[in-house]
Amino acid sequence: MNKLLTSLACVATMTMAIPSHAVETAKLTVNGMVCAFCAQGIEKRVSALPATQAIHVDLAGKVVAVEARPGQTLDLAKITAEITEAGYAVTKAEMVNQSVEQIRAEKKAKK
Ligand SMILES: [Cu+2]
Repeated sequence: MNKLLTSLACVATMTMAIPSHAVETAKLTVNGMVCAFCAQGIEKRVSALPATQAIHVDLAGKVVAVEARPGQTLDLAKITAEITEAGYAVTKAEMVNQSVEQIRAEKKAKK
């Protein structure tokens, strides 16, 4: 019985522990991007933000994914503002637990 309790406690600790290398990525749905220049413009603006580590723009999927530098926090409102100022409409903005690389790979797998 004691053994069982110990292993249960162990599982609980593992599940609740937050990995120190957790990725923080902002995933935004953006309307109005029609060509590679749109994507480039957004990339340039968002890359200029201090917390941006990596960015991925998926024209067809209308997705802009921004990964934070380790230990830094992304400002979702600021990213949204940058994209809006560039002339595009952000219809959805959320934080996801995926790296930009994972989002990129996911998109490839869908093709
Ligand atoms: Cu364009």
